[in-house]
Amino acid sequence: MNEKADGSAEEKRDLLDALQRRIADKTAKLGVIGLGYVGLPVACLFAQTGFKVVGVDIQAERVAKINAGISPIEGDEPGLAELLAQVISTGMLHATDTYAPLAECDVITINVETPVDEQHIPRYAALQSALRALGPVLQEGALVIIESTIAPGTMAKLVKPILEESSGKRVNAGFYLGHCPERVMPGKLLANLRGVSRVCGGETPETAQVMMALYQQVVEAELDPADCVTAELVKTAENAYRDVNIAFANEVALVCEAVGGDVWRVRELVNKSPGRNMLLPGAGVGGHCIPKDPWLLVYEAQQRGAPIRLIPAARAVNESMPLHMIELLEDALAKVGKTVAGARVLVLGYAYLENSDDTRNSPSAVLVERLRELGAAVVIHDPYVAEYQGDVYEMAQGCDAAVVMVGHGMYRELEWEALRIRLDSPVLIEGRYLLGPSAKQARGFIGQGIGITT
Ligand code: SAJ
Repeated sequence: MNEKADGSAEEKRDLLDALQRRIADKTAKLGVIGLGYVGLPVACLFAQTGFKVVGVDIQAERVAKINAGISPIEGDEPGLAELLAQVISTGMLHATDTYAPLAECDVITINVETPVDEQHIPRYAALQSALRALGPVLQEGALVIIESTIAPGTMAKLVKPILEESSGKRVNAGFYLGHCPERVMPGKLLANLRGVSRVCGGETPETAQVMMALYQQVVEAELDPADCVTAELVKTAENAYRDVNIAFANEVALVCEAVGGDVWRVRELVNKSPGRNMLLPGAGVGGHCIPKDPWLLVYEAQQRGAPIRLIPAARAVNESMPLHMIELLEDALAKVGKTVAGARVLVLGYAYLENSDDTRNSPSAVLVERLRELGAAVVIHDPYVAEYQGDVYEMAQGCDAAVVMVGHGMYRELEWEALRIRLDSPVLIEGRYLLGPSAKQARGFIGQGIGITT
């Protein structure tokens, strides 16, 4: 290697070594762009560990709340509110709605939304905006880490070129770049950030090593070095894996309904077979990850004409489940001489997940919209979602049917007879298996559930 190349190689090595040293002694200053349900806990954890952290968010009211030590994150997140108050009071974390303070940061993580649109096309407006605002203030030798979930190929095709263009620097010379996808889950944000392994995808192996040194400061679980495309593939594949497996359970449920089986008993016995782990069929698949990440995984491959069939098909199965619930409701109402049109239907559960208040991409929203289109009146109950809280028995008064969409713990303790006597007709459609078939009949209900025939 000639002198000049050696020199630049040497310089690059020095920049990265210097960064690694500042990470090791925690003199490195961190920036976190996007203070949502991922970015905020990330900022708090690094601040608690001893790094000075500046958090950036475009929502001024969110910034103000955070600087007042008040968490803007909805739902029950154990430890987060206390940790935020602590790191704000010690001054280790400060939030702002401008990018200028990031000029002093050695490491910047980006945790902004990366949705897909109705046509399942990834929409990176937030990511592009963050990269374009960061470039001009990016410090020489800084490390930029994308934590948002992105389609394989995005680091190469979008992140690197935009950051090089907006900063006027070259990757692996003027700045370093990596992708470390988050693996948090609502309700367990801090626990997951500390306890779940991470893939540290670096533009270069040396960058991946520096990322490992950084995350070792907060992550107690195993860290795995990789390149960027591997990190992109792992995160989107792990959620597509879950979606396909849920779709399998849903399709077996449809088979059971058609041939007179009980999918819950079938699942229990299937899972006694070594190496099987059939997931739970149900009224649909919601949330911010599982419905979106399969489309991110396959996007680039589809663009290049790869024969991608299973993952989109699984999405179609899962998306059909709320509508299947309406088919079951129609059949049951017919047995009491009624139709969905004109019926008053009690919907039990509006969150996308049991014991959560999170309604993002909720299957219940699909069910409610379709019921109303068909001319039904809808009464919604959910013990966790503020606008739908209330006395479930009073809400049942005068309804023609009840539909269980979410397996909230409260519903497992419900006085079903007390509910039935308030209904005008004893129709119960079960989307999450709270009552066994016999229990349902014993309580005088009629109507199917997902995967069971009664
Ligand atoms: N669901 C089923 N059947 C199942 C499991 C889930 O119908 O067997 C439905 C749920 O009711 C819900 C949706 O799927 O509507 C998603 O449920 P989820 O348990 O996957 O919960 P999420 O959406 O919070 O998924 C997150 C993901 N974590 C990240 O993306 C970092 C996922 O990778 C985790 O596996 C999951 O949490 C988890 O295990 O808690």
